[in-house]
Amino acid sequence: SIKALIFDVDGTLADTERDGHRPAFNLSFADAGLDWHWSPSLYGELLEVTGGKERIAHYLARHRPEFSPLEGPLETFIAKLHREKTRHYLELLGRGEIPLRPGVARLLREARDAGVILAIATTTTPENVVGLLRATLGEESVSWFQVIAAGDVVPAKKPAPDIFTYALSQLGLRADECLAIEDSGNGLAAASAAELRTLVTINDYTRDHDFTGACAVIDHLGDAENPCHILRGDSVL
Ligand code: XBP
Ligand code: MG
Repeated sequence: SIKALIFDVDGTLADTERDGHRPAFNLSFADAGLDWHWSPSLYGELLEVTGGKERIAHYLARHRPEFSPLEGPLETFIAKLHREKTRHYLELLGRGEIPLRPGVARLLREARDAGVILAIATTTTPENVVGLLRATLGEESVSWFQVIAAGDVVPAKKPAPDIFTYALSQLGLRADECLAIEDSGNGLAAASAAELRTLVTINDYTRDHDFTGACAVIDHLGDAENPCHILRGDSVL
C-alpha cells in the first residue's frame, strides 16, 4: 500500500512552465534591458536543464557564448536576474494566471480523506511552491504537506535523485512506501534513481520525453469534468 504521495510541482500541479516560468524569464530579461527572448520552442529545449539559474547559465553557454555582464561576476548577474524572475512569477501567481491542472485538487482531497501523507519534491524556488498552493488551494493548503523539499536545499537538481532522497529522509519513509507523481523525463529519472515508483502526467512540453520505467503515463490526473486517459501502463500501481 502507498503511505505517501510525493508530488513534483512544475508541469505536474500546474502548467507553470507555460503559464508562469517562461513569461517570467522573458519579463526579467526585458526589465534588465537584454534583447533575449525565449520562445515556446526554445524554452522546450532549455527545459533539458532544471532550475532557473542553471537554465540561464545553460542558455548563455549555448546561445550567447560572447555575453559577459557589464560589471561583476556572471554568477552574481544570473542570481540577480533570477530574483527578478521570481518576483515576476509571484506576480503572475497573484493575478491568478497559473491554475492547477485537472484532477490535482481532487487527488489531494481524496488522498487527505484516505489518510495518505502528502509531500513535494521540486527544483523550483520554495516561495514559488508556497505561492502556487496559496493562490490555487487557499492559505491553509501549505500545511497539508508534511514535507516541502524545494530549490537549492540540495545542490544537485533533477535528474539527480537528491531532492527525492532528501524528501524521503524528511518523511522518514522508504521509497517502496511512496509514489512519485512527475511530468518530465528528468523528473522520472530523478524519482527512479531514488527507487520510487512513478506515475507520469504529461503536458505539451513533456509528451515526447522518454518515460521508460514509469508505472503508468496518463494525460492528466482527471476528475468528474475531465476524465483522464491512460497512455501507457507498464504495471499495476
Ligand atoms: C522544474 C524546473 C524549475 C522551473 C524554474 O523542474 O526546472 O527550475 O523551470 O524554477 P521539475 P526556478 O519540475 O523537474 O522540478 O526558476 O525557481 O528555479
Ligand atoms: Mg516537473
